Amino acid sequence: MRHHLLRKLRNIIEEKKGCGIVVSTEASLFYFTGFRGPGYLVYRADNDSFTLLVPALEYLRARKAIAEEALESYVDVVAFTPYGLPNGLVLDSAEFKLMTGKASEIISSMLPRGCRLLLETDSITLLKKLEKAFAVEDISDNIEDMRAIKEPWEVERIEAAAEIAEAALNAAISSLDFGVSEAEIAAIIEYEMRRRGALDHAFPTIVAFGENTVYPHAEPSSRRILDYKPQPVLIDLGAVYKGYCSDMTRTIMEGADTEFRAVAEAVHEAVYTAVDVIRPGVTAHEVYEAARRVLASKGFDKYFIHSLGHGVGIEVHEKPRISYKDNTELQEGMVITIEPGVYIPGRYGVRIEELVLVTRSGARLLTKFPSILW
Ligand SMILES: [Mn+2]
Repeated sequence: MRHHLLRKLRNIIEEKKGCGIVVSTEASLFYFTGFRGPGYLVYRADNDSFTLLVPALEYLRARKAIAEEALESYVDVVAFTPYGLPNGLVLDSAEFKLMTGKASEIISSMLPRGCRLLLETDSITLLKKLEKAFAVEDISDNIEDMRAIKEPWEVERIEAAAEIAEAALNAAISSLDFGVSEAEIAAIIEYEMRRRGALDHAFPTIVAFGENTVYPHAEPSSRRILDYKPQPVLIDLGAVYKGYCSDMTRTIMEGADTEFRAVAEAVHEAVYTAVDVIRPGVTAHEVYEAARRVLASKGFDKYFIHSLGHGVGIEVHEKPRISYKDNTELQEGMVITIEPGVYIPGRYGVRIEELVLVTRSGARLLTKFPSILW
C-alpha cells in the first residue's frame, strides 16, 4: 500500500539531485511508513535505503507498524537515544539496533558531509543543526502536494472517519435537552466517536449555543446551558480513524424564526453552489467566489470572515486552501471541506461544512448528514 509512496518520495531525489532525504513531521512520517509517533525517515541515495530512526521507547511500536504495512524489506528501523542507556537492556531480540546521540548527529553520520540534503521538517532547531552539515533544501511543499492527492484507501479511511463523526453528531443532537451544557454535548460527541472506533477527535469539538455561535472557533463551556429555545446550536466535529481525519459542521435551530431561516438558507445555498462548481482544473478561488457570490446576493458576504475550506487527510488542515485569490487548481483525489459561514455580531452565526472528494468529473460528498436542521 505504502511502498509506492516511498518510491515517489525517492523520485524527488532524482529531480533535485540530492544525497539524501529526511522526513521528520509526524504526519508525513505516518504517511510514508504507517508509524504514528516521533521519528525521522532517512533515505540514503548511495545505497538506496530507507531508515526509520525512532526514540528507543518507540522502537517496538515502530517495528510493529512497519510489519503491518509490509514494509520490512523497504525500511530498516533503528532506535536512538540522545542521553545513553545502561548496557544489557532487553528491548527485543538481537536485531535491536541502538544508536546513541542526538537525531541530527546520527543523521549527519549517515550521509556525506556537505552534500545536498532534502529536508521536510517543522523544526527550526533540526533545520539549523542540519544546515551546519549539509546544503539543505526544503521539500515540505513537494510532500504536501503529494499528500493532497489521496489514494483510494486514504479516501476510504476519511469516509469512515466521517461516518463515525456523523453517528456521534446524531447522538449529540438527541441530547440537546433543556439544561445540557455546551461542554456536555462536546463530551458526548467525543465519547461516541471513540466508542465507535475513532482513535481521537480530529480537533477539539466545537459546540456553541446562541450568541456563542458568532465565534467561528467558539470554545464549549460547562456554564453555557441550553436554557431556552429556539436558539441556534453550532457543532463542528471531526474524528480520526486509522490515522485519517474528518471535518464537518452543522447548525441546528429547532423552531427557527424567519430571520434565522434566511441566513441559514443563504449558507446552505452557498455550500451546494460551491460544491457544484468543483471539478478538476477549477481554481480554489473560483470555488470560493461561487460561495461568496451567493452570500453577496443576500447581503451576507460582509459576515463571511474566513476562507471557504481546506484539504483534509492525516491532518485536519492540509493543502489545498480554498480561499480568496488562491489559484491552486483542484485535482482528482483531493479531499476538501466547503464551509461558508455567516457570523452576525451580537446575534448568531451559521456555518455548514461538507467534506468533499474531487472526482474525475466533479465532486462527491463524503458527509451524508442532513444539512437543513432548522
Ligand atoms: Mn474545517
